[in-house]
Amino acid sequence: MKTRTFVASSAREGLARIRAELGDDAVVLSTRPHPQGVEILAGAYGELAAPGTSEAPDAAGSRILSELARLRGLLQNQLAGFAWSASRRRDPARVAILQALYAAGFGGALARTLAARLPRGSEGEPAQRWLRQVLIRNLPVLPAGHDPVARGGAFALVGTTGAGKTTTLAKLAARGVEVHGAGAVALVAADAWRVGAETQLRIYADLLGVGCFVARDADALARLLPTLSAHRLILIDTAGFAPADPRAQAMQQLDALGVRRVQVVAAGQQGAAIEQALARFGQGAMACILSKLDEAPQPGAALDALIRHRLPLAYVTSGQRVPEDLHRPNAVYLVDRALKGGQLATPYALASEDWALVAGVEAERDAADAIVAHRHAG
Ligand SMILES: Nc1nc2c(ncn2[C@@H]2O[C@H](COP(=O)(O)OP(=O)(O)O)[C@@H](O)[C@H]2O)c(=O)[nH]1
Ligand SMILES: [Mg+2]
Repeated sequence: MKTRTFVASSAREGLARIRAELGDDAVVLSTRPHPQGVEILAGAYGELAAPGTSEAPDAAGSRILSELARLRGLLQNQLAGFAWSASRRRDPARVAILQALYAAGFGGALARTLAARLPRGSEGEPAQRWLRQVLIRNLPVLPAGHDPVARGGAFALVGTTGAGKTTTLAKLAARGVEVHGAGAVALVAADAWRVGAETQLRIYADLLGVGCFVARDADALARLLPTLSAHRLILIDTAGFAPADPRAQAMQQLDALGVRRVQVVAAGQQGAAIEQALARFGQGAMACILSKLDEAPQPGAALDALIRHRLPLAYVTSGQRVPEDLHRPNAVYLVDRALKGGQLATPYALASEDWALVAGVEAERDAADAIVAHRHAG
């Protein structure tokens, strides 16, 4: 590894120059006092990570490598710390926006994008009002009259296991009966995997007085659908899969049959789980139904996903009762619910001393202190 010596008036300035000249992943090898301030020996990490020799590193070599990796992490932490404390001083309103969004379960990607767009000079209460308005405007909601029940057609409810597909389908069917009459609604059980799935659907069909059909696979569904053309609303219950299950890809076969997919997403899930489910089932879906809102103290992650994926919300469900607990989405209500979720006092809430960690730092300690301390310890 080529090393270079930097002389600077302070460690902070030196680190900034190292970063500018050697890149974000530069490693600091040593520091010592200098008549002009501090002298720092540093190298570019990339050269280290791609050694020109295929020899296995000996014990001393690997010790140096791990020490360098530790120093690299320390440097990154310190630089992130500077950025965090500097931006908090420079732009407290922007940081408050980030905090409000993180606390409510929104992800970093959307939080950073929104915080960067906060109009200059707006802070405090007006900044929070701006945030609320932006979220409301950007939450995609399917216009009334475009929802599956009003529009009619063949719709498959897709999503992970237990998301609420079958229950939601029964609620939609009940609405369909109200709008179009029982003779115009058909239910199709395409969930051939779960024991009792078909029975569950048949019970709802009998209660509503609508037809119930079974299609074991895509071919059977292709044969069945033309026979149902007299029905205004065809609701297809599919098997729930874990997003990683290869069978989840069979969802795309529905598109070829002219069936529109509506993804059911349980509102209380972790952001990562929602993201994975949307990637598997949601691509090409016409809309989303947010289920189990009653069990979601922090629906922020779910709203985040809908906003980023521009997946319009057709309905929300807020309980197990069929058909009562199905509602048209109200963006104002949902955004207020989500932001309020950020104020809940739980062991998962971030306390003020945690915020620096979010930025990837330990604290606002001076970089030189930390680096010198590590050198003495090592
Ligand atoms: N609390 C609550 N429970 C729901 C809601 N929707 C469905 N459930 C329950 O969640 C469980 C799984 O629902 P189900 O429709 O079978 O999910 P599926 O596997 O996706 O078909 C059942 O116990 C439902 O009663 C909802 O909006 N709120
Ligand atoms: Mg089901």
